[in-house]
Amino acid sequence: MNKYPEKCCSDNTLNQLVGNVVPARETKIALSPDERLDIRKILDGLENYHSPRRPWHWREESNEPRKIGDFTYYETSKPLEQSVPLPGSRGFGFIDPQPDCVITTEIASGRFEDDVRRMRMAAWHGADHIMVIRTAGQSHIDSLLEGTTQGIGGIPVTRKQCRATRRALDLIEDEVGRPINFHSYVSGVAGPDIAVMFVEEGVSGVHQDPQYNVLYRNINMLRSYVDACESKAIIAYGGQLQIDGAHNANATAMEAWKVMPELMVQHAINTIFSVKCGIKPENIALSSVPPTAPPAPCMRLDLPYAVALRDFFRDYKIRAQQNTKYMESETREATVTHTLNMVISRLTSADIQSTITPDEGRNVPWHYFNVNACNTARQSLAGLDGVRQMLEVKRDGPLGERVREIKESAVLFMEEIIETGGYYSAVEQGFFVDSAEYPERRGDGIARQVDGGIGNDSLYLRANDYFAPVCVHFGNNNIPPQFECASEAIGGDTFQDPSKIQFIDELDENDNVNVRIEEKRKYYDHPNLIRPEVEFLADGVIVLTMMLACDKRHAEVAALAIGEKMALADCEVIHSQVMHPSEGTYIEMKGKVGFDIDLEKLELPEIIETLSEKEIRADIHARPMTIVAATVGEDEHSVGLKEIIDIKHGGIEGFGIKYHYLGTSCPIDKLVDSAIETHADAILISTIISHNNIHYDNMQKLANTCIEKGVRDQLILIAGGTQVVHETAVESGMDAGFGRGSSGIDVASFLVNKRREMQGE
Ligand code: Z97
Repeated sequence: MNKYPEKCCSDNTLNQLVGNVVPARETKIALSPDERLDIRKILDGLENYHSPRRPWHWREESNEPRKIGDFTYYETSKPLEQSVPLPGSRGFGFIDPQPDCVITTEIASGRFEDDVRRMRMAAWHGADHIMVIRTAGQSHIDSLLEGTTQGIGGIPVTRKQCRATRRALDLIEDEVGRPINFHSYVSGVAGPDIAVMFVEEGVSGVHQDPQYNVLYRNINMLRSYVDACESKAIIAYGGQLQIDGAHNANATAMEAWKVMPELMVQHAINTIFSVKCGIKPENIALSSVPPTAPPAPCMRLDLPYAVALRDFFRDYKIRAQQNTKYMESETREATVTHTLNMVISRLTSADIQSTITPDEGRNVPWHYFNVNACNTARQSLAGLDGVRQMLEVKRDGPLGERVREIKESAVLFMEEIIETGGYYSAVEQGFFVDSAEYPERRGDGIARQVDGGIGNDSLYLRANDYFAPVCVHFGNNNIPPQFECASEAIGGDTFQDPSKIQFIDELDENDNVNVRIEEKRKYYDHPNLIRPEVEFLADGVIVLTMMLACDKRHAEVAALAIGEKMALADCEVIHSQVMHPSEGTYIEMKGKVGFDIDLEKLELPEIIETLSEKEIRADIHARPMTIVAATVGEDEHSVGLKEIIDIKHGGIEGFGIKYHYLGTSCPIDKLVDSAIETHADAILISTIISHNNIHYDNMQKLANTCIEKGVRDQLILIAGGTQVVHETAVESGMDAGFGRGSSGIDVASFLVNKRREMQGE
């Protein structure tokens, strides 16, 4: 196949031209971690914003062991400058190892102005590949869409949406300190137009697979493949990463584990076709989806498939994604499957780990699910770091046999396509997405006719003197002799001179971002006004979880009645799970509140900084600490206090703090004397009984006794108990009070901090 007309300018010339017009990174609207991203700043002057061509970016510095905190990692990449570490990192000095593979999150709430905020949250949790899902059926729209109308099940992908998103991502990547790949779809009858727009607007990754058009969107085969040539030539120039569409067969087939040979054939067709169109193998990724999920014995089925893929497609990249087919509304279940998938990803070195998880299963694309799914990936991949130094995929035995079977079937499948007269005939005969396992066929595959489908009869042979004045173009282009390259005829095309790009603003006066901003103006103007949200800014949605002691059918309706009594609007049960047919049902329900909270009117409790476990231990190790502890008054409830001091449940003993436990109902005098005798640093008292404020009286008594004995300024006094409020404890002479929900680390951290403060540090 003829890639470019020979005479046309080389990539280098194009790069130089583009290099001349790329503006410097903007600093005027840099993000601050303390402020929400204001979409109005992103839209301001958008018509003149141009993000440079954005080839795909892999994570950096990933082939070297790296010391992070106390550990050496073998499969990490350059750390982020700003991020939210995993909650469990508290035990390890708040480290945030970034896996070596790219992490994908799929974001498309329907409103791009809300998507960009969610993208920022995801980036802070380790996502560097942001896929924007298109609104239902954009493949069927035969031109570019303009403006920023609201979408359903995704967003309308338009130039304005792309440019605004890229501009926001340019700021977000500066904030987190790692380039972010922005991704969407080059499919449908406007595929090539979209491909051009994506290069112009700085998109770095795309799905492009003509088989998707043919099988799932019923677009004419010939049209799809001709369009794909053009699209792929543009993708090649853009240096974008291309992901194929084979995962769709997995999600569509009735028994997905039976279509493994076919999936390999689909990967092979798009892969070789793409190479022939000029895309470099390292920019071609296979969209790999494990064919099963538990309770199927998934490792036995999915691992050989992943290994077979790696064997066949060594020169290409693997994008691993969870199979949406088996996702129900339970987030826990989806998370377990996702985690098992990641064992396979690590064992077969997936290059990109996708994290769609529960959103697609229950079609509730919410901010925190994106973040949760990124965290599942970050957590699992960090946990599996270096596992291949200890475990090896055992080739002899059942795995090797299965791998060989899958590969052989795939080769036979491909040979049969050739015998049948080629790809088009095979599709006509329903070879693809047949639910039987090859070589069997059930006859329920998706069959398309070569002269059928959308866009049939829309192909025209290029005339002998055909000339397109653009440098990135597939096939014949008769450049007139007076021009050095094709685009010289027009003084440079839009890739060379982005000022030629036609930016069309809103076309629909009722459905556009300006109208939506106006509706939400109060929240944009006053960021102190907060209404809960899960999808759109201040949409009012909250989720309740409840356990109802009845069967599922009643529970679902009872939950709605509960929501009504709580004055929630638009209640909907989003997940229900039988605990026992009659004993109980667990329910998750969403509903809307109709009020705002003014942050400026809230009384905020004092910030108590908690040190990391590591820092506390180091401090205690350097300067040992002793405390005395007891329950006081006539209080025999010692369990809470023991939880705080004993090593067993994360008590302060675990940080190296020595304690003298004086038992229950201990007289205050005895406690203070013991503290003096043992040279203790602190006294911990615990009280559960609180009638007549006896617990605060005891605190007062403790403080006074210490003053009388002249030791108040040498001792840290702490009171704990379910009814203790910090502020009142301090008013009663304590240094701190720890109420319900406090744990050992909170007390240990306070002790270390307070001792530092007392010693003037
Ligand atoms: C994924 N979770 O990440 P429209 N081309 C291909 C596709 O797979 C898709 C489109 C185009 C999935 C993404 C489903 N995939 C979600 C190869 C969509 C979208 O919806 O027909 O406009 O095109 O792979």
